[in-house]
Amino acid sequence: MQKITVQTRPIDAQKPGTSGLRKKTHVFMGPHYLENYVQAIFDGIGGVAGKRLVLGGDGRYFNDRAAQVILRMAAAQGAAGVIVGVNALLSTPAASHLIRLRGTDGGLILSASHNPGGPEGDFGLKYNTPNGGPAPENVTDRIFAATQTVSQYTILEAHDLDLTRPGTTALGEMTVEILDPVADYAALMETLFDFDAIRALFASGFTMRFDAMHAVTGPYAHAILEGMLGAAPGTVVNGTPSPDFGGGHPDPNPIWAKDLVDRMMAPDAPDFGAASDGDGDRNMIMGRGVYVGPSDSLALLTAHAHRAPGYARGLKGVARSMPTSGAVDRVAAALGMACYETPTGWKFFGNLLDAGRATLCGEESAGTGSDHVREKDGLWAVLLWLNILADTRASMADLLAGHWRRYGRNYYSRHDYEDVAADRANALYDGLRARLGSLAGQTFGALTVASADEFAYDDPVDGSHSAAQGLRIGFTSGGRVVFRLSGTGTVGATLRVYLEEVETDPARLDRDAQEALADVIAAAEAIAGIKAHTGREAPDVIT
Ligand code: VG1
Ligand code: CO
Repeated sequence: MQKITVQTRPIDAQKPGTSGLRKKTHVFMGPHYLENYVQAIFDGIGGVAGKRLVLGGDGRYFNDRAAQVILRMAAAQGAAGVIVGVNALLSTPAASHLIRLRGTDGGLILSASHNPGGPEGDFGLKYNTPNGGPAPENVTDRIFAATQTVSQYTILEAHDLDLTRPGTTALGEMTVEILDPVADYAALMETLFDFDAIRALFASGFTMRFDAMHAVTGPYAHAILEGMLGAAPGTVVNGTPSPDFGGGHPDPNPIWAKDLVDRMMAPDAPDFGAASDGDGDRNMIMGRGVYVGPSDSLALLTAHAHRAPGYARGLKGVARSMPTSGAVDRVAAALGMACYETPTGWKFFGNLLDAGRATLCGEESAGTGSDHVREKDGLWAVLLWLNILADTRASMADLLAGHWRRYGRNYYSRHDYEDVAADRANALYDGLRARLGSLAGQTFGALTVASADEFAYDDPVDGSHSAAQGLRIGFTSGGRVVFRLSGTGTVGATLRVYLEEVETDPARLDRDAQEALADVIAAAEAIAGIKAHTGREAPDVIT
């Protein structure tokens, strides 16, 4: 086996976004593209000599090839060992867990998450640090800097490793441990939740449908829900990972998981429904006849977490990303616990979790998680819900309605304008930013602006400052609109408009969200001129 050095040149725009580097698959497959970025990661973390890494991905097209390249580069550059899932599969939370469990020097995750896969779809790669979490900004800055100076990389000339079976093998002088991607994760879940109570729930006739969306959670859900917890065979649908996710978007929201929504809205629907995304870190939660929005789910999980053994001693605090609704804030206030507001992206929760300041975290984009790993965790959220249902034996609809009666309801929606020309999206955004200072006191339709600013975050643990994290405008009604540009897209710009209005009148808790938000939607248009700037009459995706 020979080590070879390949000359290369920096490739433009290898800049990690909200969660690693995401590009069109054919871009990632281009000459030196993957190798340059892997080299930049290695350089950005001070080399891999003597280090141990975790490696795995969501099984999308090119996952297998990319894993072999990364293994050969790590071996050539002196890594001591790599722990890799069978067939190079690992869900993002399972990878985070393995990094922590095995005390490795971090890990590489091959995924573009909820973005579609396949030769025409997207691919992605991110580095997670030894705490198991996505690299924070100072690390991604170093990686990006390294992409701009990379001039060569070394790689072993070797045949592909057989990753189809568990076992330990060698690649040059590097040890490669191939393991079942599910086992350690399933064992961790068993320590957090009352599996006996959940088994009893299923044994009593409780029914569920879990849509794995042809993505990585299939094997996890089959093993845990049907295998360990006794859910009826067939509970898990679309449970075999496919390289192009069956041609769909593995994005668990009412648009892309419409099959599940239709099933759950039928008169003979199962009691509980859930879906997860490409890499298994997001979740969608439904009951018979009800959809539980991610911000509400975070609030309810916070209110009921003590029902699960892993959280029986209470929560240290909670954290939510800035655009996530304030529903959880009310629960935190009622329970007398700290509630942190962070920028978008799971990397910002890491310090709070490490410092023991927060136990649960969540994002409006269907991410929920806790201090058990340092990533959001789709199946974990599903299991916490199941534990709560096993303990309360209440219906999802009753739990949700009861929550709103007690705390009020934060009506919430996100409107996405996708693939907008970058200059047009920037014109809207920069123009609005320039006017923020003059908005307070102005009235737009039925609403008056109370505050307007650009969100910036000072990390309370390490003092790091993150500027330019979204434009937020609060109304005197308690409502709010937030504007952000996505950091995970691969074509053009995606404008996200987050809309929220607070309702405490018990007679008005059951409205359609878009109707309840009509004044906020109109004010957002009046303030930002979305239609004129984007040339769109309506959002592409409403969640
Ligand atoms: C989106 C979501 C954000 C999430 C990120 C990664 O980012 O809005 O909440 O953390 O995706 O999730 P953006 O920059 O496009 O808004 V995943 O499951 O795609 O790794
Ligand atoms: Co994801």
